[in-house]
Amino acid sequence: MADVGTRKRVLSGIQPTHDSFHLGNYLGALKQWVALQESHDAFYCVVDLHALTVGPDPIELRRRTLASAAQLIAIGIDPAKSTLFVQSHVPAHNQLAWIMECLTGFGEAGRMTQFKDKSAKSGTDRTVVGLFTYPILQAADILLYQADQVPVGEDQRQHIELTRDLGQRFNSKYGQTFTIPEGYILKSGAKINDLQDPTSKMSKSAASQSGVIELMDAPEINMKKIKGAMTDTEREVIFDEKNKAGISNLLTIYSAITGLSIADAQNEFVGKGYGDFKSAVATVVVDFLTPIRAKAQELLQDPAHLTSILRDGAEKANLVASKTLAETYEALGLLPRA
Ligand code: ATP
Ligand code: LTN
Repeated sequence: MADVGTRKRVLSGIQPTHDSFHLGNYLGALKQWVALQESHDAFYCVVDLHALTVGPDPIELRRRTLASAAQLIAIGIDPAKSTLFVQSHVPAHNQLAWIMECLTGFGEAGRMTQFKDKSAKSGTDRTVVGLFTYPILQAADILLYQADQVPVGEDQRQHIELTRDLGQRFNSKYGQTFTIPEGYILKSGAKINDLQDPTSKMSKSAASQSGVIELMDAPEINMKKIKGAMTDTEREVIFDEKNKAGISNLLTIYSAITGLSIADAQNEFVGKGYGDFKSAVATVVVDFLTPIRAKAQELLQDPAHLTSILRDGAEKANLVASKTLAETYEALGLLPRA
């Protein structure tokens, strides 16, 4: 393993907005988090402040924050290799976010498609300002750690682009302060779609959970959801996203979990019907998720152990974040406290 000082850094975050992560979160982002901790200096945070944009119930938020940490460890994030922490435990995130807000154009923030989609759904009067500034807090999360790479799903590409723009803007105005990060977005699996609506992304906030495979759901439930996935009326298992969105989505899932290429996965089902194919996908998914769910449940039996991992993570994160914040204040000309 390379020395921490010479390894490139990665940072990513996930919102504690639900009791369970879903297969899209895992294949699109979290799987890469696990792999990257072997080669990179990794910082991973549960972004509870971002989750406040949806006005969560306080008891649920606390439970989900802990459940998120448990699931991250259960999928393979090793606190001895990665710095795992909760965003609100490191005050520099909010502090740098304000500075970045003062560098962001109003129109620029208004062009973020996630904001446009989410605010269009609820209407301007019910849309909070935090949803508007959400990507700027995300930029602060990333820039604070001088991250080189940010493993995320395809839907986050625009937010990473904004982060780069803000980092470059700051550097050219006030002098070299931030590393300009790159998105680490896979070609395949970066967008897993809903099983019942295979042209939309699998999402924690989907109207119906029937097309969402949750890591913490019972095996029978996930088995049933995959066997009941929406497909077309043909019979051949062929990857064709335009005309066969449902089958293509299942092939993407199957290939990501088994490690087979799409072509090899497709070959396995030549001459077999959709029924056999769906059963095979259901089996590999359920076999893969069963031990993860058990491990997360086991970790949740001992909340004190989880909170001590998060306390250590916050301590390490704070060291890095407060150093960057101090350099930023200095570059801006904020008067140092005597
Ligand atoms: P919501 O839909 O409520 O915004 P979400 O399900 O997208 O939530 P996030 O916490 O916003 O979950 O995302 C966590 C990570 O998972 C991000 O890196 C995101 O890009 C990735 N991700 C989310 N959904 C998918 C998906 N369907 N396919 C691939 N990656 C995904
Ligand atoms: N907006 C992201 C979550 C997020 C994030 C980050 C991802 C918040 N801060 C920093 C990467 C780096 C999402 O996944 N919806």
